[in-house]
Amino acid sequence: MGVITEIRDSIFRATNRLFAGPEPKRIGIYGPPNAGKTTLANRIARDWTGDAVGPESHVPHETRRARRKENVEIERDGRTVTIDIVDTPGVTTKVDYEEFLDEMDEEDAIRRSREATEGVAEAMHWLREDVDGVIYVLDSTKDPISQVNTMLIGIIESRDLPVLIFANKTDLEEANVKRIADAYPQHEVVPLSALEGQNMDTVYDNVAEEFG
Ligand SMILES: Nc1nc2c(ncn2[C@@H]2O[C@H](COP(=O)(O)OP(=O)(O)OP(=O)(O)O)[C@@H](O)[C@H]2O)c(=O)[nH]1
Ligand SMILES: [Mg+2]
Repeated sequence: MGVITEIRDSIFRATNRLFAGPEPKRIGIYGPPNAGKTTLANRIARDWTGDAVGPESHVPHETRRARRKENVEIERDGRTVTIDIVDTPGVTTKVDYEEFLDEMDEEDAIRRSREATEGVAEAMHWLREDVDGVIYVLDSTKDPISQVNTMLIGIIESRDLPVLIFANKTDLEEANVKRIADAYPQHEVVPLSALEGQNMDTVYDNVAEEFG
């Protein structure tokens, strides 16, 4: 009886998939802490679904558990591309609680750094197992070559995942998009300001093209 139910259910699921079209691709938003991943995830979600994904903060490691927004339908040239966006915790090789002491008391700082470390491990695990494409967000005012960026982009390349590099914070005077383009010539680099909403049309064109 159990087997028959299982077979019936799997036929049912397969038929559903056939008629519902392709499953939305799961796009992970990755990058170092404070690059603007959540600001971007919120902007995409607000533009296409009307609500937000999670809190943004100038204090690094604000996002410590991945947050997902499913079935985000992006319309481009009369075509709809459906993606699930996953905002992930910023990845670092070291989380130091003392970094947060100006912003909170010691107990909260220690908790924040412990949660951030777990969040980093979880985000790395998903990158290896569970995403179909990556938006890699960098702060254009910072040096794009770091251990973390090299390591993550290396994993993305070894998995052959489609990837876009977003050069964020172009509203700031010190932003240097060329430095990012020069560091990663093998990838598409898209400048934007997630905070100000600059260049979002090009952002969505690229998202639809790369992940559609
Ligand atoms: N000037 C400027 N600031 C930005 C931009 N995008 C994000 N920020 C700011 O950068 C800070 C970090 O933004 P978040 O979106 O929380 O960054 P995050 O990458 O999600 O950070 P973690 O969750 O800690 O990994 C906040 O103060 C944002 O307001 C941008 O395009 N321009
Ligand atoms: Mg965040």
